[in-house]
Amino acid sequence: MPHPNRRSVLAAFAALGAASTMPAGLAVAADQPRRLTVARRTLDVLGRPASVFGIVDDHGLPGVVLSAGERFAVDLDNQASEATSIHWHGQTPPPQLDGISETGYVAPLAAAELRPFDFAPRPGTHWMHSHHELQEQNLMTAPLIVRSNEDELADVQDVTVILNDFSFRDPAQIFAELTGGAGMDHGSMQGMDHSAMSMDSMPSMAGMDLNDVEYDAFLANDRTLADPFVVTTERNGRVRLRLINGAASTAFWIDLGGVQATAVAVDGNDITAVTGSRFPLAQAQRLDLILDVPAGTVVPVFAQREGDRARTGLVLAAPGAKIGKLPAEADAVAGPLDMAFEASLSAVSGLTVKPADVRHSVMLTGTMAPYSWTLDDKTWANRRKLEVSAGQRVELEFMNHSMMAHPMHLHGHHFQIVSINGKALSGAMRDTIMVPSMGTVVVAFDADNPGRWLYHCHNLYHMMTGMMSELVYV
Ligand SMILES: [Cu+2]
Repeated sequence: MPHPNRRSVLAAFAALGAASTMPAGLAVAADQPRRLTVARRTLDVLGRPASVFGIVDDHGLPGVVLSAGERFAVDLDNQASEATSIHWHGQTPPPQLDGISETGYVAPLAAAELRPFDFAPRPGTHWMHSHHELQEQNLMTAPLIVRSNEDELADVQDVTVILNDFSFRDPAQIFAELTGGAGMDHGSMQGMDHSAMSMDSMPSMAGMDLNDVEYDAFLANDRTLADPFVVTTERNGRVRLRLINGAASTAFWIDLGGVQATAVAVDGNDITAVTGSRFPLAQAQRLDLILDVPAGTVVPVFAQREGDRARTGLVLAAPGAKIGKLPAEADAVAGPLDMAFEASLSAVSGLTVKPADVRHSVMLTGTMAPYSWTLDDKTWANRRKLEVSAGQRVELEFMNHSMMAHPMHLHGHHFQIVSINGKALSGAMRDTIMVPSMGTVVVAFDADNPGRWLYHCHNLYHMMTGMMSELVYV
C-alpha cells in the first residue's frame, strides 16, 4: 500500500516540475520570509518503508524555487528532533549565513530552533543539504533553484531532478564499516541483510577505486526506475532539465540513450553550449540540459553509477505517449567519470583576465585501506589553513595523490577551471570540481567574500574522515 507521506512528497516533486508554469500570483512576496522545515518522513523504497529526512516548504514542496529578483529570505525550522546545519550549496552569502558550523560563526541549529536567513541569491541550479554529521546520507537534501530573468522569459518547461544514493542501513553503521570501527546494531531498519562488501570486492577499474559504499537503491526525486518520476511535457516539448547530484558518495553518468541535449550551465553558471547525449555528474555538481521531446515520444533520462550497471532516472513523456518498462540495470558497466566533458567547457562569464596574486597547492591524500582521507596528509583537526588577502586573484592547485577521484568543493565562491592535468584552459565557472585519480586541476577565483571558508571533498565519507580544511582571509 502506498504510504501517505510518500504520496505527498511525490505530489510535491510533481509541483516542483511544474514550477515554471505557476501563475506569478503564487510567488511569495519579497518581504515575506518562506519557511523551510527539516523533518523526518517515511519513504517507500522498493516496497519497504524507510525513515529519512526531508526539507520542505509550507506547501510540502521540497526546497526552494525563487523567481528572478527575489531575495533568499528563509526561516529555517528544525523539526528533525536533533541538531542540524543546512548549507546553501552554490550560494555565496557572507560566512555567517553559509549554513555550516565548523568555522565557528554559528552553532548548529538545535532541535526545534528556528533561524532566519536573508541574502541576495545567486541565480541558477543549486541545492541545500545537511552539513552536520551523516544526515546528508539520509536524504537531508533538496533543490535550491534561483530563476534568472532569461528563465522567466523563456518558453521552456523547467524540470528539476535531485539524485540520491540510498541504503536501508544506518549511515553511522556504513561509516563504521568503512573505517573498521565497531558495527552499530541499534539503528538499522527492518531486519535487512546488513552485510557490507569487503574491501576486496569493491569495484575497481584500471587500478582506480570507484565506489566505497554498497547501496540498496539510487533515487531520482525519491523514486527508483521500478516506479519512476514521470514528467508530461507541455507546449512545444522543450524542457530545461536541472540535474542535481545530491548523492552522498556516488558519481553518475547522465545518459539520454542517444537523444541529443544541449548543456547550458554547470553548477548554476552558464557555459558555451555543448551538445551530447552522455554527461558526467560528480557528487554535488549540477548540470542544466535543454532538450526537445517530440510529440508522441518518450525520453528516459538515466543516471548510471560509475563502475556499475546500477542506475536510476526519470521519464520525459509527450502527452499520450506510451511509457515502457525501464530496467534498473544498464546493459553494460559504466566506466569511471573522465575529464573530457570538463575540458570541453568554457564559461560564458568567466573571470577577468589577470595574473594570479597567489597560488596554493593542496594535495589530495588518503587510501581505502585503512579508510582515511585527508588534505596534505592532514585531517580537519590538524588542518593547514590556506591564507589569502581580500582582493587577490587566487589560484588553487588540487594535486590528487590518491587512487580515487575527489569532487572538491569550495564554500562562499565560484571558481574557474584554468588547468586540467597541465593543460591550460578558460573553463567553466563552478563550485565543485572533480579531480581525477592521480590528476591535477587548477582553479582560480577572486577573494571577494572575506571570512573563513570550508573546502573539502564532497564524498561525505571522505569529508567525515578528514578530507576538509579552510581558506581564511579578512
Ligand atoms: Cu574524496
